[in-house]
Amino acid sequence: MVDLAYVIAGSEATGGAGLQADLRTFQQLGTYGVGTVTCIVSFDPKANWAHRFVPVEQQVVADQIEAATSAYDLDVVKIGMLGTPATIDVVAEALASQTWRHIVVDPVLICKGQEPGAALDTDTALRRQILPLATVVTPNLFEARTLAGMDDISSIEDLIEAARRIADLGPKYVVVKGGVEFPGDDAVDVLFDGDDASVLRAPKVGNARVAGAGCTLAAAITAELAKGAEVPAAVRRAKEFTTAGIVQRIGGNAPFDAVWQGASGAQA
Ligand code: PXL
Repeated sequence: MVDLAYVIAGSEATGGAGLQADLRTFQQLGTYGVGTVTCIVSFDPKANWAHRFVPVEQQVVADQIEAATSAYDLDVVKIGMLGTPATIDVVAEALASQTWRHIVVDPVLICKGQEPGAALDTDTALRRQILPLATVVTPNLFEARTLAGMDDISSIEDLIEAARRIADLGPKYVVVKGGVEFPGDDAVDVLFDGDDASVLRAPKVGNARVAGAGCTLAAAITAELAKGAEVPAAVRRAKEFTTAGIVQRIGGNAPFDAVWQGASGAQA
């Protein structure tokens, strides 16, 4: 039977990021995707594509998780945007109520439509309630600076130090993503396993951020883990998958392109 991959994340209405990107990734990597919606993000084309953010009611999040986890014996889950401390409460409680082989956390702290204070609340709640449950966490530079309490991350040593500090919060593996903001010609990620760090590199594909890259990476890690890969192999495969999707990005009328998950061909 096909392996199942589960995601608890937000909907992003253009389809570039969030649950839509996650489910496309799961499908492309040969897994059956099951999704729970935590919030709805609708960019506003009349206001410079600012984020409009609406949380899904707590009980409705709990009901979706109940339906998904009752219908299938899910044991590998990706956690994407949760959005509010109240949603984090519900998801943390649901995660703690069964055992998981892997919990992959993309620690999305804030989207632009939320008040800045929300990032702080979300940071505290994620740090306390979700990160200790994670087997893999995939912060970008902003999230790594916030979670590690570091003002500046601009060298490989900084990436490793950030990963080390975030590992102290509980997750077994930390993938800190340098992305386009990190200095140099390569998109550099550091994978830290609690003892050792390895550096993953791919040449940067332009210097603009591409919507859905972080979501796709974490979803691809999740799909590979669902199929039985070990974490380091899953992370390497996910980076290749995401890089291929960035190369063949989709452009539309929004000011940002989106990752194309179909770029690297069907994968069983
Ligand atoms: O890429 C971060 C992200 C995750 N999830 C949702 C989003 C975004 C960014 O817009 O909207 C739902």
